[in-house]
Amino acid sequence: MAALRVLLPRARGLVLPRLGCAARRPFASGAHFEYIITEKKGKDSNVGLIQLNRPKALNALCDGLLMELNQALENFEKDPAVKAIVLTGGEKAFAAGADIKEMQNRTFQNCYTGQFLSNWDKVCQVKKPIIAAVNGFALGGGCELAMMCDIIYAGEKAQFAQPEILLGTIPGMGGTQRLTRAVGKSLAMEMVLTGDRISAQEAKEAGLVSKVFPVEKLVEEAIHCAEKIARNSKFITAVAKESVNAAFEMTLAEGNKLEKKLFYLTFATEDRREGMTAFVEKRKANFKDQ
Ligand code: CO8
Repeated sequence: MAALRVLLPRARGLVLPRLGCAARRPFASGAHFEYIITEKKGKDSNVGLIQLNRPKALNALCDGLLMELNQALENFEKDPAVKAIVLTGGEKAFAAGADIKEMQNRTFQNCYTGQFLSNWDKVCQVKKPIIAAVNGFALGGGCELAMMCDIIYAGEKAQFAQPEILLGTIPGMGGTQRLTRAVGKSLAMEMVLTGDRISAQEAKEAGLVSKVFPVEKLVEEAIHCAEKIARNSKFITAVAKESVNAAFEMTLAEGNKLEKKLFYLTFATEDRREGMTAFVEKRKANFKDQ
């Protein structure tokens, strides 16, 4: 892929990961990302694509990769031209989990006091929609990372699992929680207690992924979906995303109450007026994100 590598203008002075990936280098000002590739895609270049790119370790999620991923998300979140984001990996692996070699010698004390994993949930804080395009392995933290995204598309050969039990540990970034909400207790429990993998098709049947595509079509289809989202009002899209996500945090009554308030809120926007006026005037809406 002829990728446009994005600079890290704000990375000067970042602290090196203490248990870093193979090459422990700071993000010197002007340096390229080392573990990810980013570019803008789509006809209007309004889709931010982030590709995890640590193929020798099957995109194992080392500290350095996560710092770069967070930086890339922040860059796309701030970029007004970008309206949706696609997160993908390689054909063999989306991500084979947290970096086991980095974790191997950790202790309870340094996990606890060092706030291990405390910066892992940046994906959940992004207001723009994120589509995970999963080819190959999405294991452990890789499956958890995909589940932090808003939509999961899978390639036909994708495999999902929470194999932490085989390493003598358990999922640490939502695997027991988001997976259970996505696929129900029985399958989640089976996956978490056995470490068994499920195929893309099984993941679709269970509701973990929304669509399955041929491997080589996956990213293109994810970008296509992101472009469709990008045609709508950016502001209203963020409100809709917030409302759906509230379903994971609230009771039905609380969620419905929030939804109603957010629905009312859309009537304070120009885009709501434009959308309905365009329908009445039988023309395409021209949203201004206001
Ligand atoms: N960490 C570090 N290195 C890895 C990882 C990993 N998770 N997975 C693969 N690698 C490395 C291998 O060590 C190997 O490197 P090397 O050539 O230097 O030995 C290279 O990637 C290729 O791997 P394999 O030779 O094993 O490739 P195979 O095709 O034979 O097997 C598998 C592929 C099945 C994916 C196998 O590599 C595997 O089982 N990997 C581990 C999967 C796993 O257990 N993942 C869960 C990790 S624990 C976790 O994610 C906890 C999450 C806690 C929260 C994290 C926040 C999101």
